[in-house]
Amino acid sequence: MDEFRLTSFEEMDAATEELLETGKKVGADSWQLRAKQQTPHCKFGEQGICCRICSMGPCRITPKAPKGICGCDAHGIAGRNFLRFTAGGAATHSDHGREICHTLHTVSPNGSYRVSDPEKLKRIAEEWGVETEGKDIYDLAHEMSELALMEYGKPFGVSRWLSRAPEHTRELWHKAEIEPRAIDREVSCAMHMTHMGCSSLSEALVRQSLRAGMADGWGGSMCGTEFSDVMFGTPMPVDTEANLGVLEKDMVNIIVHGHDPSLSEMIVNYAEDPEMIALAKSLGAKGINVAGVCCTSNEVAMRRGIPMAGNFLAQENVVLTGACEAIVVDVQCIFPALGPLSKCFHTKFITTSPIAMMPDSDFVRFSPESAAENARKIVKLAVENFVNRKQELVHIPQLKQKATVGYSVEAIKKTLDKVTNSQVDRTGTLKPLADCIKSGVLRGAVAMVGCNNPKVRFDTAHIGLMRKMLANDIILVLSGCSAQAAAKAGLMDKRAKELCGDGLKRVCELCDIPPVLHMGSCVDISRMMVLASDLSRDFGVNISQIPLVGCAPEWMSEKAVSIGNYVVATGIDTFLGVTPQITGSSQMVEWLTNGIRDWVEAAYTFETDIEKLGDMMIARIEEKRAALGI
Ligand code: BF8
Ligand code: SF4
Repeated sequence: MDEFRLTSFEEMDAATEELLETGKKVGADSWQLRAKQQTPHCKFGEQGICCRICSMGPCRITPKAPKGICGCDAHGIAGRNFLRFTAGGAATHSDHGREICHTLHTVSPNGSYRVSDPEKLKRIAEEWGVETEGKDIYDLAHEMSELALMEYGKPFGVSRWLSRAPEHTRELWHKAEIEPRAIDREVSCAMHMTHMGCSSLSEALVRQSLRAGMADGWGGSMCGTEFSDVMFGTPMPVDTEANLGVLEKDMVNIIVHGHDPSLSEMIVNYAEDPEMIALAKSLGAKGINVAGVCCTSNEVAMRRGIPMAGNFLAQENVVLTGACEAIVVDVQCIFPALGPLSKCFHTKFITTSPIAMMPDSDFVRFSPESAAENARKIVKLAVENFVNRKQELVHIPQLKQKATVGYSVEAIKKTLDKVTNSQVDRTGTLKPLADCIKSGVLRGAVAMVGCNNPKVRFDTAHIGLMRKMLANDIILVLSGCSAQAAAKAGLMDKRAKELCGDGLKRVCELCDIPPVLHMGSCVDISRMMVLASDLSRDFGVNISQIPLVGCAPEWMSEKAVSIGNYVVATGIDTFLGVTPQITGSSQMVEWLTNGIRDWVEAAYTFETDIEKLGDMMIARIEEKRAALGI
């Protein structure tokens, strides 16, 4: 076996530089260039104190003009902006979840989509009080899909998924009035509250921000994750590879990028179709290689071991290799830059969703009803494009690492079951994990999530913090682009246990796991909420007492803020490496970093110095240990 070592930032940067050289040759633009052109950023925007909510404005807050024309102050303006930001994220995740529920409605035994995990479907049905006895599994799937869709607009009650949380957490939510009602209602309510002449009280705006976030994590995202598992299978550990070196020089390379597994699963199926492979071979390729970018990549890596080409800020690099026949996208986190960039190469930029339409793309409308036909067409377009490749522009940086991914909550429990001595409880328990933390073999856990952001040197905050945690015997669960950062660097190779403290190293050996566990896409942060809830029960303490913190060191999107809000609202202290755009309001800063602790027993910490951020996370974990006397 080759010797294990992490891929260094220098190697990654050098690979990017080489690709940018190719870019220059063909006159391509790059995010590096555009980021330079956009800095310094507008200070009003950065601090969240520019209001464009009505056409009397825009109004900007300065010492000379402390109020907008309507009289709204910096706190109201920054608060409204923060709530709208959250609503954008909650809507986006939840609409993804809704699409999944609609796809679930199309499942049939011989159709494009089937029930892959009937046991999970039955478990959820029982949770929701739906009779499963003697019911055809497809009838049950359709019934559950309708019930789930009702969660988006039901007139009364709160999210069904809240029942998964521990009693104490649910009481806090009830008291703080942040239990999400219908998912769409919380987004709508956020837009209503932020309309001109509605809420300008920072407290009310923060409260609804938490509630809208909850509608995402304990609503729409949970629908997305759970019903994706039902259709495509609940992830279990699987080996794959990560970084640009997963592209194949002699094969047709199809990149799937975006978020919804309904598309990527079908593309993967058709790329395996013998007829398509034969077509590829007849055109001089050795076969068809599918690789992923962003969360779609996480989805198909977790379930099918499809390699991960890169995360958010690597998306242009994939095209710059000159070896990408098609980059097939659905929704979210797709740079509009991919259109013009693909035109500099032979690459086909294929958009598929009316939700994300972009200039300079080939649009192939994808829908669950005609999924097979659409996917076949897309794969064929990509294969036929192989002959147009410009060989002189092909350069694939030879960087890749092995990764073991696929740690759903079910997979984590199964892994622990294998090593636990307790023969009594084999139904899936997190007790061994709780015991490791109690005994100090592990000091605690970090849920690291989120994006890349040009404000932070690409991936360095993710990797720097992960290494620091590992050395301190803190285990990590990851999702989104954070997970891909880890995989690209080599931290999901089981041999990375060598970078851990003695305790964590022993746990990795015993359980045969990498020290950082890939839990999926950003929608799958709902898995982390279930994990935290179950851990709280097995630990015998409240979620907020577990030595566990959340962290998004390089976040950028509205979705990330929505996530942050539901993670904090679930009782998990959350550390951000990029400061949200609220600093123009002392009240907003106070609410988010301190005030909300009275409601949910957790709050945010903002710190852009990553070393300091890591120290603060460790200190917080140790504080929680001390409070428990462990
Ligand atoms: O939902 S981590 S850059 S890809 S927003 Fe986007 Fe951020 Fe990546 Fe997935 Ni999440
Ligand atoms: Fe200005 Fe008030 Fe209109 Fe905002 S809502 S733009 S602060 S007048």
